[in-house]
Amino acid sequence: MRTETPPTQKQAVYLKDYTPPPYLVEKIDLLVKIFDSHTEVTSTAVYTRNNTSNAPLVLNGENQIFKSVKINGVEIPKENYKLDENTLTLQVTGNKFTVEVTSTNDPAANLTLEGLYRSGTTYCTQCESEGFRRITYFVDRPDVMTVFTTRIEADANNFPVLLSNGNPIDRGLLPENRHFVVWNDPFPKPCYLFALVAGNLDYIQDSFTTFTGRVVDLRIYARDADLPQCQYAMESLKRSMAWDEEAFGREYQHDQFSIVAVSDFNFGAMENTSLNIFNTALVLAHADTATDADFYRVEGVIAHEYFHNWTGNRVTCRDWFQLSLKEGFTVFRDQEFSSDTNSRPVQRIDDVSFLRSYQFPEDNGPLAHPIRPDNYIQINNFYTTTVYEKGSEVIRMQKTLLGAENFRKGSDLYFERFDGQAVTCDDFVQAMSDASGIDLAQFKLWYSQAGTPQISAEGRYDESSKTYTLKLKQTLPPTAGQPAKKPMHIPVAVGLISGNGDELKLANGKTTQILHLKEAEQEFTFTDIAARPVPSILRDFSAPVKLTTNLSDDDLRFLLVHDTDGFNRWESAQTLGLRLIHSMLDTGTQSVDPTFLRTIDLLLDQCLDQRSDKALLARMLTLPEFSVIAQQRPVVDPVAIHTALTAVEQAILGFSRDKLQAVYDAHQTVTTYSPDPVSMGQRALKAAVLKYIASDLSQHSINLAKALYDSANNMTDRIIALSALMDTTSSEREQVLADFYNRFKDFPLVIDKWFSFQARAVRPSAIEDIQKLSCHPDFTLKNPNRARALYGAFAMGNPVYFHSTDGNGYKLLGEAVIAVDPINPHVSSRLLTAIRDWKRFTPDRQKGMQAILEQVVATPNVSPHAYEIASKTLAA
Ligand code: B3K
Ligand code: ZN
Repeated sequence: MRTETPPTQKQAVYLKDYTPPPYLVEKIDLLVKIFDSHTEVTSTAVYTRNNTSNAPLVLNGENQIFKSVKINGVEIPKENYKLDENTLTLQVTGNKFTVEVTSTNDPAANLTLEGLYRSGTTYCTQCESEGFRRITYFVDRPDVMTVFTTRIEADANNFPVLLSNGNPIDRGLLPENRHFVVWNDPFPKPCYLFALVAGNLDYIQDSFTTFTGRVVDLRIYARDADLPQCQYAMESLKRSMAWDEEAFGREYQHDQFSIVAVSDFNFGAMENTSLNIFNTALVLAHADTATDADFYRVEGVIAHEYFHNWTGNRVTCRDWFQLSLKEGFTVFRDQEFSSDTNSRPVQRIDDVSFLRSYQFPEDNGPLAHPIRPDNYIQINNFYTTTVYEKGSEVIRMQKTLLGAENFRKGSDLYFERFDGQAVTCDDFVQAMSDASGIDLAQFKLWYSQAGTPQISAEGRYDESSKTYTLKLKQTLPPTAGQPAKKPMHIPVAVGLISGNGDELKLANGKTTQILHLKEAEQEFTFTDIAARPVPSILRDFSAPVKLTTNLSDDDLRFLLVHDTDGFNRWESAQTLGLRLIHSMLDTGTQSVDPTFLRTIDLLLDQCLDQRSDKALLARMLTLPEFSVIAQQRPVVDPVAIHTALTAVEQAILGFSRDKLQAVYDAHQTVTTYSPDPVSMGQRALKAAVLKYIASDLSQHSINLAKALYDSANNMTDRIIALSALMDTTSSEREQVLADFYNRFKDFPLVIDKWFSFQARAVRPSAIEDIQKLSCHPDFTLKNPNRARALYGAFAMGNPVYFHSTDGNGYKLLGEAVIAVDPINPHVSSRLLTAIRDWKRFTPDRQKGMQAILEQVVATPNVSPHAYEIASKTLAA
């Protein structure tokens, strides 16, 4: 019988309902036979009873054609098992038995890209979170771990490469020009880490020698044409392996580590044991086709997936509520790797900018959830910036509270204690606490309370007692399902700077001290302070909070020059920018405070100093993000924000025209491209100043951008030029777009950029442009990268036209969501989050967004993914 796509399941699952699995699995043997029309899978698993109950054995299975089931080799007749669209239920006796299930599936028709599917001519898998149940009938939950042996059979010409986890233990030829390879992974793992690849792929090869002298064979598999773009990923992998040994004492255990790049993938990459599968967008990097940001991301994600080998794979999650156990920790690890490999303050600024732009609004909106959620309808909706990026901040705070040495002891203990097990976030915190002797009981509220704490800091200098007192207050706003909150344990890193710019030594003998804010309101007094200092609060962004202070603009300008904390120097510039823009929006004025213009002008002077940190200056010169400004408005009017931002940009251009040009000229010389931090910083600065120069859309800026494009020897420069032309209606814009398309039409990832840039253009024809692009022969909703390149870029990156008051932007998104949902619900649900914050906008816009949400909820057979997002968004 054929089991069709399951009906929408809209029931929530709760953390409090967790119970241990009634059956465990000793080992599983998979036989996967790939044919042109279908794939046949036989799984033979040895189950053992895990408790005394007589519960039936319930196997998960979806979207397959069930053929047969045998227990201990005996076929079970139909009347003795129960099969529905999601499960196969078997009555079993004894403490140990073997279950053999045969089913077939159709990878070519599997457009959800979950389970076994086809990307081009390559067969590949994606099992996290619940994709394995689309391959065979099994207990699909992360606390059931077993040893996998996988035999793959396929046509020898079309599928010369057959891969799975672990080590190849056998291979050979079969009749009819077929062949097979058998893989064995001796380390027990949950089925979400299973992977299989079959295809006609080529690879580059290298090796890494671990600190105990074991040689690991490293390979990156890709389409033949893509191989020249894989070298950077290989270098990144080797750097990651070395760093994990050094920073966390973690050695790689298998003989091989392979990465496979595929074009059709729902997210960035997947950490399957010893066989990572990647979206090409996170592997391919070459000067001609990838920007600095792409190179940076490739290295970060290669590292992230590799680091999962310990944080996620060897120590895995008990259940999906514990997702942050592996994701938060692994993001923390990749951020630290990037800090050590590049610039620590710049990495911190970029990470915090991302957190503020994407996680803060999530935490403040209808979908707010703690880093360990307590219920979900569709677990795929919880791969969020809260679980990932806030999760990383929660790990970082533990490091801050424990200190580096104790934190390392804690992580060593965690790995030692839990290697080979499926555990919880509580287990992690316990290891940290046990290793350090530090009480983290109150700190654990970070795992269960949603929302971003707001901290206000008020400093007071007392001349007579020579003391400086900082009064800190914390509040945590209510979020969906959590009306009242308890005070959190928040590490606040503080330094004091004297009037002449010197850092003061504090009671701990250092220039930075960690204040433990644990009450709703607390005072901290610093003694022996000779004169009124300027405090540098929340250094290095020591906690993911929203801070307001009673610092004056003069104090901020002082910190911008004198603070030794790179993050807070940037933060001071941001705060000045935010104060300016909010005052313009509040008063409806377009005139810009000249003091701000002088501050920017001074920064431009520093840019001309050869020794200055260009990457940091580029960021200090960049105005606050649209999303960060929007979060602080009582009612969001995107046009007003855009108008204010443009007014500031143009005022800066008017005030510092010659200097901007001088900085641009000093950094536009064409040299051989290299993705090192210094050159990246120079290009980032060039981009930052060209943005100001191009803010008036003048012919001069158009000529400058066109010349940059024509002389570019790398993708970063081309993109800087393209950005400066995008909002114009010039003929140069069209020439460059046409040249770009023709030059790169065989590089899908570059064509994604071509779509995105046009989707983000702030021009009156925006909606029409998007409609035209959606009919372009290269456009398809079936490829997630392409679908997001157009609709994601428009909805998230073009606030002015997406939120146009006639509602046409929303309609475009609504149509796309409803069209893509039956193809791939991962894409539809993600796109929907673009209207998550609908209630914060002007009333006319609210109506437009509400209509789309209601339409999605009412769509027959809407996916549980899209349903969960739309219904929760409407309910809040
Ligand atoms: N663990 C995967 C993400 C899986 C997403 C499933 N919906 C990649 C990562 O975080 O490393
Ligand atoms: Zn991850």
